[in-house]
Amino acid sequence: MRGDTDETRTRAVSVLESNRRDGYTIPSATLYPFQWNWDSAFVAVGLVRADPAAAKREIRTLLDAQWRNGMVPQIAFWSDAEGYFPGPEEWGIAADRTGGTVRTSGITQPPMVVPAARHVYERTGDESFRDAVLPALRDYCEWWRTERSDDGELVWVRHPWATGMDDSPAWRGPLERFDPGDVEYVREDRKDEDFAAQRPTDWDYDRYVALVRQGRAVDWDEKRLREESPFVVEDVLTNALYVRACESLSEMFADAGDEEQAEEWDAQADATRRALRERRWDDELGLYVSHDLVSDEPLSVPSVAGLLPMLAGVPDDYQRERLRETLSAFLAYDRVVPSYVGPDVDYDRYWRGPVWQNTNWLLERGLRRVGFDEAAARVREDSVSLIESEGFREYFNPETGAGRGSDRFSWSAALYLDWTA
Ligand code: 9WN
Repeated sequence: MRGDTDETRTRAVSVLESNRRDGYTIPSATLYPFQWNWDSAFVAVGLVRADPAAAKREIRTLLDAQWRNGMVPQIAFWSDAEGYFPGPEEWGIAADRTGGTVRTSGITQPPMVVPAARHVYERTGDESFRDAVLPALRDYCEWWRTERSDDGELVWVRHPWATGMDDSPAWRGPLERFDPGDVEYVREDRKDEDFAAQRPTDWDYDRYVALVRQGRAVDWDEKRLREESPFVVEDVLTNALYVRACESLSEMFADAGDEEQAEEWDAQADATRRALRERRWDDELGLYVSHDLVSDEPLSVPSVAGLLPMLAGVPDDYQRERLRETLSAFLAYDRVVPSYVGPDVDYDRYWRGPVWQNTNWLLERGLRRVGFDEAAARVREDSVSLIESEGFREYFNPETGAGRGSDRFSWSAALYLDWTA
């Protein structure tokens, strides 16, 4: 068995090497030819097991794309590669908004880079890396709470792409509420015919593109977008990772001897954690749910995102026991964990049902944090065996285990290195 694992690890390293560009790793050579925010974070988590110098560089390159206001963008267009829509022209971000080093998109992604940086620091013990990244990580966490929070506790996003779970059924309500009009554009993500059944629908894409054009039309004025955008959502996954980000920041500051900053970020983690526990729990579904700030309504769907506050130490005793029951619906599949288990589940389509390695990795750690070790072991076992049987696919059908989406996908390779280390 170990022989097979070693052989798969060697292949994982070679996938990451072939997807590596100058200081960063693209998610997939066939679909995503630039640097993506949370992809790089997951890549660094696994890469540190094989090539610590490359893992540190991955994070530093991502932070080089940071905006002047602290936002770390969803995409950094370091090259002029073709084959992805929307590219930098479509986003139309003025150079004085970015850090001036690279063109970027106009949104962020869940703040996984902070826990990833801490993970890399923990494994390498490299204090110069810690000290070099701390100011940028702090500015990013500060940006979230000042620019992206109404109450200083929960943070919001204004595009489904910013959640990382683009076509999650949770976004259906807010997206249904607006008419995108006649948006013209050409999709680049369905070159392979099978992909039509595996990628988000045109209905979703029309709205994704309309939201980008709305941002560009007001020159990405945050205040106006907060007031006018039809999509302003407190995403439960982003908030769980924000707690982890603040905890990680606090730990790194404590380690660097800065007690004041350590306390400040610990208090922030506490405030967001408590808000999730008290305001984002859905007792009927038995998990946490996102919230639509435009209509002030909960987005009550059984998404794997709703389990991830476990990772942030959110559940009280009552919620923990309810979550144990909820978990049984997510674990009742041949291959776990599906990204969604509600009505209209689609086991082949993107975030509407398939199993993803990154949410599995987060969930496994969440399950361990609340003491559900058996469930955690199951998630890990299935993650590893899906890759060993299907390769480093982007996502997997939970009923059949079949690999879906692109192949040689970076975070699947990287997280395999971490799962099997
Ligand atoms: C838009 C790169 C990214 C991931 C997201 C995933 C997908 C992009 C797209 O690919 O989204 O960001 O064009 O479909 O949903 O989580 O970061 O791998």
